Amino acid sequence: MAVIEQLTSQQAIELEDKYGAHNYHPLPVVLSRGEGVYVWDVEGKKYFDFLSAYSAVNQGHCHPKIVNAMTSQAQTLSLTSRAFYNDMLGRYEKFASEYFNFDKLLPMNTGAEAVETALKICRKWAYEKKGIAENQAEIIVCENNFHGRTTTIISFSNDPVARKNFGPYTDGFIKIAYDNLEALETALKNNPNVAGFLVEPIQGEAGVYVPTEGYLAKAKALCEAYNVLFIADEVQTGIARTGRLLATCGNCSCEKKNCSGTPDVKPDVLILGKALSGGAYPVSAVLANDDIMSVIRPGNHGSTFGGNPIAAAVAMAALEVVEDESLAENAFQLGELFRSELNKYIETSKIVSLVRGRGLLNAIVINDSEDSDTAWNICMALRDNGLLAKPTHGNIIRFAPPLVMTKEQLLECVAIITKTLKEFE
Ligand code: IF1
Repeated sequence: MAVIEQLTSQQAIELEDKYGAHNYHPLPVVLSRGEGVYVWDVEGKKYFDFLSAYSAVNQGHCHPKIVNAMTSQAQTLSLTSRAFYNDMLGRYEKFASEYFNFDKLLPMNTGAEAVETALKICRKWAYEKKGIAENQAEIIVCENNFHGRTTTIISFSNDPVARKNFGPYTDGFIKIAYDNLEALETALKNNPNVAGFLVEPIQGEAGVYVPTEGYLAKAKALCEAYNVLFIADEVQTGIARTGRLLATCGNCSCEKKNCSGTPDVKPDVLILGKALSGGAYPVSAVLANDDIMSVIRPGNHGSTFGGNPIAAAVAMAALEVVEDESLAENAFQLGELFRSELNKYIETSKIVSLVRGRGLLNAIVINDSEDSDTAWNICMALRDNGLLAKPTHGNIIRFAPPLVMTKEQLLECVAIITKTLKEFE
């Protein structure tokens, strides 16, 4: 049995460099422990986590309720496959379907798998319910989208790094400008074969682009008018991240406790992942009502681990934490404070042009060319000052701490961020 010897950061980095595929370019910090809003590196240095594993750790690192649910289930029954029933899946499907106010849930593991699942459901609905001729269904997507990294998903990406040399690509997608209702209506009215519109309520990877007020509601109305499914990818924006239970909840004041279940924009198909498990375990899901989900029949779709007992236990605990600790309300209040405090600094800043976001999904835009390394260097300095964040594209830095952060901790982080930015003025 190999003894897990204590590694230095350099040793850990060298191991990954030698034995791991080079499919990432991480910030040079080697983490070995997480608790709440904090992470520690192997040398024991403590950091505020301002990325939350890209909004998977909304409930904070190693939340005791979630960890206990996972370890307890892991010691009882971890995996049955779907060849047999188990006593956890139905409970979870009921819990989550009612939590998000849908008839049914299809359980998967990663966000990309859930997106692929939603695309398959949309196409099958198009042929069997809308009556589109077989293999003619088209799905509208947005420029600068990020929905994962499978071959079909990168087929409709316009990021050359994600797409080049992975062809041939999957057909059946129409790209339009994000936050552009005219472009959406044009695509809808000129093509009777459109089956669905897949959209991120906020484009996270593109740089935390928040659409114009009312865009999502009007887009949903256009989809209804043309009998097209409105598919919301809330893998990153969901689970209280944007100050609401879902970003498609828009201005609902619901904090889940009194949710009337009628959010501003109720998607026909809802895609969840990441914080659905609080970052403890890969859990994703697609939710829809019976008129849509009924197109899926035995043998159409599935996965070995999809909906396994541990995933079920972890997801129920993670969703209970969101409600019990009022994380949506906390994200809303702290997000307002974060943007207000940063805007005070931006008034006199030479290097930051703006801050944007909803709830605790925010980003700053650095006054520099997209291909400059200023944003990267700022993140390296933030690391030295005890806060971890990473640029999304070129000159944009995303800030997304766990939603369990306190006001005092947030103000401490604002001080670290502004102090660091001033070093680059
Ligand atoms: C990485 C980006 C963020 C997502 C949305 C589906 C998925 C994601 C809206 C797929 C995943 C992750 C992937 C992760 C980094 C992170 C990311 F930078 F890649 F683009 F958050 F913006 N829909 N996003 O954001 O979910 O299959 O990863 O579980 O690839 O390093 P997944």
